[in-house]
Amino acid sequence: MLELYHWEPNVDSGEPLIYLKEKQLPFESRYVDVLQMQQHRQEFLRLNPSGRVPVLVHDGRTITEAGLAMLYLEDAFPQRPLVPKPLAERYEAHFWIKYVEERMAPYVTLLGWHGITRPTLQPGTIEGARRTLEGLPHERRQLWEKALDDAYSEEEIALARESLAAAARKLERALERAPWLAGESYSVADIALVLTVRALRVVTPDLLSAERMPRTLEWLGRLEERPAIR
Ligand SMILES: N[C@@H](CCC(=O)N[C@@H](CS)C(=O)NCC(=O)O)C(=O)O
Repeated sequence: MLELYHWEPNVDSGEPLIYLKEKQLPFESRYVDVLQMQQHRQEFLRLNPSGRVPVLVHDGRTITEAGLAMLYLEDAFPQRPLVPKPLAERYEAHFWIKYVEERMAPYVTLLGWHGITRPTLQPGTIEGARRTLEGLPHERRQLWEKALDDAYSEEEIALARESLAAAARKLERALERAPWLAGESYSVADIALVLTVRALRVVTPDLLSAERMPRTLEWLGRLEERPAIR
């Protein structure tokens, strides 16, 4: 049996949701309302001590990290393959999963939080969120305190923008060489990136433009046509 603990189908939770739909794998959906801080509740922390979604549970085994969850599922359910067979393409698929996780998602989160979400929060909501941090590991608590205080330096904001601009250039080069990120076939790499790239429309609209990312926009258009993604 497959269970998926997830929030909205935005960046991280969206990856396994799209993957499961593409593979037509039945699963039980367990909604975790991140805006209500349900990911910091004791019962959820027992499942994932870092207090983050998504979390996949397969026959009682817990699998965290969106990209790794998709690779796990690919081994468990090889039908309708979404990891390419050729070694070079396989490497590319793994590469992009790591790349989006390390070099894109944190910066999209930072700019989205700093520029959009945090300014809308009432003081009471911020204090309420602060009270949920107690059970988190030190590192997660520090990250949250900084986010709630909106204590980002100008250098950090600039680094986030520069990293996303570098990612944009990298995506354009990859999509110049092949129609999909891993190569000739649609794969977990495209699933891992589609929603993060889509989020650029909101966090860095100047970047996701026909001028700067034409091939990426064309790729995004093809992805948005897929029923699993729609
Ligand atoms: N590297 C993790 C990132 C997961 C992540 O950051 N999830 C966000 C939701 S998009 C979350 O749970 N945030 C809530 C929190 O940090 O308390 C993955 O790929 O699963």
